[in-house]
Amino acid sequence: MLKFNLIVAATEKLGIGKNGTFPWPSLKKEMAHFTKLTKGTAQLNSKKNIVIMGRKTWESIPAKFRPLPNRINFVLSTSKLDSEKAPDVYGFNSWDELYDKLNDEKFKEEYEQIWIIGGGGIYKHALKSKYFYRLYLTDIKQEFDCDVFFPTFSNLMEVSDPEVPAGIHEESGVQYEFKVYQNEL
Ligand code: FOL
Repeated sequence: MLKFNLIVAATEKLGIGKNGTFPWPSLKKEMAHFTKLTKGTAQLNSKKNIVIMGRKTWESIPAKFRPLPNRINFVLSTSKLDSEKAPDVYGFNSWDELYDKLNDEKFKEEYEQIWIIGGGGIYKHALKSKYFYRLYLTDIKQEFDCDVFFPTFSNLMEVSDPEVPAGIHEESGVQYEFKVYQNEL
């Protein structure tokens, strides 16, 4: 059975983006947390983790970090992707196509975890999917003007993960806390 891990940073009102970028100033340690979790320990067994994103999230990643290194990049887009020939980048026109690849017996041996990294529409699909397992939410404790939001959720229980540090963090004058939720179903 596939397991989707969602990772997101969001304000209290669940704002996640503004004009194709982050609503908040650059948060380096928060981004380091994203990188650490999404890379995981898969490299140790010669496997990689998969990051699944929509086209706008793909375009929001700075060119020098794209494709996200040491991870298999899955991009959902209804048009053809610019860098589909690049290694570790797969473009899909639909979730059905993407699921076929995830379920391919040969390809299954190449990956470990699956991380859903946005944006709004992609999170919405993943949250209601039977494969949804955990939500790694960075709770940004300040409001910023946002034009994209994470979907509201319920029926999740807060859990702890030894990879995720507890307590309030602060950088660039912004406070945040790492939270982990699990699908109770
Ligand atoms: N989840 C969390 N917790 N924080 C985020 O910033 C975040 N961002 C996205 C999805 N989930 C998130 C989507 N946006 C990069 C840029 C944008 C982005 C995700 C990743 C990126 O460039 N990552 C590089 C590191 C860049 C750096 O070190 O500055 C990477 O290798 O992960």
